[in-house]
Amino acid sequence: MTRGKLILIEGLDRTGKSTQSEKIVKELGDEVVLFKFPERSTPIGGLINQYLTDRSFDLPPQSIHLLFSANRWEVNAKICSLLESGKHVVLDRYVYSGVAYSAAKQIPGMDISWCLNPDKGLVKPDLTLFLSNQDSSSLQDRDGYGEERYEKAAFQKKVRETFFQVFDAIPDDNRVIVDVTGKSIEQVFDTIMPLVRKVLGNNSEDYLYF
Ligand code: DGP
Ligand code: NA
Ligand code: NA
Repeated sequence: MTRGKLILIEGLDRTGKSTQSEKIVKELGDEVVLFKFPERSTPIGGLINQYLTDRSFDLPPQSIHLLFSANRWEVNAKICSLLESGKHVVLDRYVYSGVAYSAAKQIPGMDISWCLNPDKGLVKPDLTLFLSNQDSSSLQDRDGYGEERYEKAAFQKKVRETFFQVFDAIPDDNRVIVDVTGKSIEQVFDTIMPLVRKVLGNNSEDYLYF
């Protein structure tokens, strides 16, 4: 049996990642399983959720970084066994968010290489779609924006810059940057779905790893 493919939807907050991930899964039906990171329902995910939503619950940046990574490792075996069984897996955020959001804090010693280290060995996607918007001022217009810890325009700007530094530092031939500026949900979906179908159709058996 051919292994399933791993598809990652990445991007800044509120670029439509979750909407597009859900649309892909709806389009492809039960040959696909969706995971969202952080996965807040696990024990470690509960701590992450508290950190994001409760300003009085603070952690050193190194500690929360390692928790986000540990959260991906919590789900890794499940993802790998689904891929082995031939199911495709769609991820809403993953390693690139992990490195970019932490490195963007610009804490001495927490450079991109340090941030990537605990994620080394996680299975690497067969396709990464990075949803990118030119202008993050639209962010504030969306319902509920600003409620969580990282949802500040100045920090989002840093994260955006850091994502591109991360892309320079982590070579990946299977990564595509999709400009969603001014595009409707349907326009973005029509851009990415053919890329997804192309990857699902190839029969590579070897896994890639970070
Ligand atoms: P979301 O549930 O997709 O809105 O993500 C919650 C927030 O956490 C969002 O601002 C992005 C950030 N985030 C996601 N993954 C990571 C990670 O691995 N490390 C860090 N530091 N932040 C992350
Ligand atoms: Na968010
Ligand atoms: Na989301």
